[in-house]
Amino acid sequence: GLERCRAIDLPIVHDPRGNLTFIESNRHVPFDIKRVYYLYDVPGGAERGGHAHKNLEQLLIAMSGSFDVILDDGLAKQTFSLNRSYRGLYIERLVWREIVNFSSGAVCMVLASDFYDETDYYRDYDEFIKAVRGTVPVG
Ligand code: T46
Repeated sequence: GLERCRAIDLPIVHDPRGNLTFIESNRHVPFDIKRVYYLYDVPGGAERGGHAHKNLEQLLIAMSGSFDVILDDGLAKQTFSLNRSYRGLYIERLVWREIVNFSSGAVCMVLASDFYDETDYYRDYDEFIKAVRGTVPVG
C-alpha cells in the first residue's frame, strides 16, 4: 500500500568538480535492479502512467527538471513532487501512479525490479480497484 511508498535520499559525494550519486541494489533501493528506462522529451501538458503493477517495484528519479507523481492504493492518494537528482520515489506493487506537470527538459529515470512484462500491468482503473478492494468503485 501507500504507507510503504516513500522518498529515498540517495548518497551524495560532494566535490568541487561536481556531485556524484550512486544507487546499489538492495542497499539504496529495496529490490534487485533488473531494468532501467527513462522518460524524456515529454511535451508540455503530457501525462504518463495511469496504471498499477501486480508485482513490479520501482524507484523514480528526476534526473533533470521536475514532475509530480500522484499515487493511489485504492484507499488514499498522495502526491510527491520530484526535482532532485539525489532523491528517488519508491513505489510498491499495487499502487496506481500518474505522472504529471513535467517541466521542460525533465528526465524521469526509473529503476525497476523486473524486466518489462505487459501482463504485470493493471491499465484499467476499475480492474485495479477490484483487485485491491475486492469490489468496483461506486459512481
Ligand atoms: C511506470 C511509469 C513511470 C517497453 O517496451 N519497455 C519498457 O520497459 C517500458 C517501461 C515500456 N515499454 C513500452 C510499452 C508501451 O508500448 O513502451 C510503451 C509506453 O509504455 P507506457 O505507456 O507504459 O509508458 P508510461 O510512461 O505511461 O509508464 C511507464 C512504465 O510503463 C510504468 O511502469 O511506472 O513509466
